[in-house]
Amino acid sequence: MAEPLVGIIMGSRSDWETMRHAAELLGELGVAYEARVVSAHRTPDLLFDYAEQAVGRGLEVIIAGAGGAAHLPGMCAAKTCLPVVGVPVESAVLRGVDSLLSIVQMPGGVPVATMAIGKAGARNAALFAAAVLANKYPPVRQAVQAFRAKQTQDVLDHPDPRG
Ligand code: RP5
Repeated sequence: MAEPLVGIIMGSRSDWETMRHAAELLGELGVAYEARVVSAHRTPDLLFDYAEQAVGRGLEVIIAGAGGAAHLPGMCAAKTCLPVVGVPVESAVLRGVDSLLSIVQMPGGVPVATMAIGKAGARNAALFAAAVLANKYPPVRQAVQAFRAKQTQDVLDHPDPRG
């Protein structure tokens, strides 16, 4: 497999059920990625190492998913100038609203591109990362355009909502 351009990190193995949707869509788009568990509060030194080494390892976008008091995307963004895309994972108690607010409310100066809660956010994170890469990699732009065209055609081909 080609060297990864996108790093998908998440706070816990339990986030994979959500974050796998980002990984699967990147795979469909032909974008090389890696997936790692990197926790802001359980493995803070690993997070710092990962973020500091990301550029040198050839990563161009980082997708970071976390739930609850979700510091991972913001702390990652604080340690790298790469674009960081945040995915709020749905939490058990507050249904991911806690995750969303933790990720989206970054103070001015350190941006995190925050997606929707859950699966939709994970899929959009992949599409957003691909849109960034498309400016440099024409095959990625073609893959994104083909994805959009198919999505449009699927709606037009099935106008009756009853099936
Ligand atoms: C966060 O705490 C993770 O991102 C996860 O969404 C949440 C729960 O983690 P586990 O207790 O399932 O490991 O750090």
